[in-house]
Amino acid sequence: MTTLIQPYKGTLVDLFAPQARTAALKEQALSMPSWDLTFPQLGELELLKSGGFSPLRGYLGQADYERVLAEWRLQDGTFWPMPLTLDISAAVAEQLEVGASLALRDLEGVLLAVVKVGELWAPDRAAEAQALYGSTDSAHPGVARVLAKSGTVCVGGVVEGVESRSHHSFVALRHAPAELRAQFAKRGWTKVAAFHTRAPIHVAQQKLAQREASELGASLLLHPLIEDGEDYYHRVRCYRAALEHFPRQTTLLSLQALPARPAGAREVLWHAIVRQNCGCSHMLWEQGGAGSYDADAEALAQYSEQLDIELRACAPYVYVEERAAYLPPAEVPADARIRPFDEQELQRRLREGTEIPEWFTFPGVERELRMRYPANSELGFTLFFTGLSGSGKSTIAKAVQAKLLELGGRPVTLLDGDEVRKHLSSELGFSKEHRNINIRRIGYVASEITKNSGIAICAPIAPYAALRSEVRAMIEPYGGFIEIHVATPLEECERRDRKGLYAKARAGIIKEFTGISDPYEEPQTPELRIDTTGLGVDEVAQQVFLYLEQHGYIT
Ligand code: PPS
Repeated sequence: MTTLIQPYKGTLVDLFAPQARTAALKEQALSMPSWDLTFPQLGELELLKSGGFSPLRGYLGQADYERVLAEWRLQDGTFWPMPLTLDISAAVAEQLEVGASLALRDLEGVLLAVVKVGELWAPDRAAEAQALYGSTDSAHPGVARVLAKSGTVCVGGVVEGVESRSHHSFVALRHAPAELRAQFAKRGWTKVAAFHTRAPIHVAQQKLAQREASELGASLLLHPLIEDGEDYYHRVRCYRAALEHFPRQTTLLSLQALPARPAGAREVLWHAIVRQNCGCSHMLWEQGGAGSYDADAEALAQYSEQLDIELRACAPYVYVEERAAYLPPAEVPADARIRPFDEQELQRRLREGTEIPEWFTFPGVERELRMRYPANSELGFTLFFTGLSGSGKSTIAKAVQAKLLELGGRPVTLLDGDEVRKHLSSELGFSKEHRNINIRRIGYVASEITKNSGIAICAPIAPYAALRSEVRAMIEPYGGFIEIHVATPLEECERRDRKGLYAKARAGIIKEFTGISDPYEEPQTPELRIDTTGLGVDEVAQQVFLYLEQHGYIT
């Protein structure tokens, strides 16, 4: 089966069925098996139908897929670096056979396209991950994405488009490839450089994109990759704010909905094909920047001549203080004072609510960033004390609670180990399973408190690292998570033995006792580690307060 109709230099593929046929397709689709497209599939289908993946007319069949993985080419020799497959569940695949049709619908059930089933096969996903990412380690996001498709079936076949995917936001910034080509023609732009990024555009990227495009004699298409998700609205508003600082006559902003596939040169070349199809003559990106590609220059050089679009990876511009300007590294005088300011520094200043230099970003972008990442002083947070029984967790937690209440501002809730076990976890014992349930409950309550801008103080033993990480992940999306290891040594805890539990544990009367007959996994990188031996409770509480002040949680 071939999905190709024409070589690159031909006109744009348009897979939308003529008006007269769409009514018939909608009617026929009522009796076809249906597949509800995932978010990434929605983006891919949209590009496929509108010619962004020209010359493809549909999803790859097995032979095309295998050759793409092995040789970056389709069966007929056309250069194509990335497999485009339609992956569906085995349950839906069972309702299909070669020659049948499959209705492709959005999440609301709207019929977007029909695919004529040319082939059905179950690929080896580990081999796919290996070919694309050189690894099968699921810690790699690309590998994880491929392995998550294990058990799905690929449908190869030609696509007929029925309706466009409906967008309700930023509609003026979304353009099909043909629309972009028309815009360029209307403006008389014969050379267009697409600037690729996935991160906000700050002054450094603006200077780079503008200068590099102008050196090429090209107009500029800001073509950021966007994905549906929590950050979508925020990111697009940042792009809109940055756009105001580009010259109007030579710059256009258009959103490119493509799922990330961090497969090095393959991804760059795949995106370059899309941009070529959009009518661009060049593609620019900031090498190594936050929203950049991670591509091997050799592989890029080897394959880039397969395309008509010219690729340019640009070294990041640097801010030279005495010139008050961003310059390409080659133009920076050897003795120049350079002001480094990276993404990490930006995040730190946002968290702490401190000033962001005006040479780094635009006022509109800064406003957006501050809204998206409120300063720590405006966020809720959780103080998560962990340590052996008798280490002093509860005593410190109570002192810290009192001082925070004295300070005022946010509501404070103490979730002490013993208290929680009395009220929230009274049915639980001390097996690993029960301890984990207990910690999850504490984590859930603390995340709700944090979400609502309060302060949660937790003081359980929480002996297992995995559960502490789980709780961190539950809380960090909403506010601060400060893990405090109360690292009082076992001998000291046992010497104190306020409740007489260690004696009972040593005598075998209490089983599964943490530190004696049950494990305690020490935190590797807590925000704070405090050994209380020889310290008064106020001194320890003071260390916690210093941390909170240093990180801007309290002022
Ligand atoms: S855990 O592991 O986080 O679920 O434990 P936690 O909810 O903090 O409960 C610890 C308190 O329970 C008492 N206790 C025990 N601790 C550890 N192991 C065993 N087997 C055990 N049995 C009872 C003990 O008083 C702990 O209180 P703290 O305040 O830590 O001394």
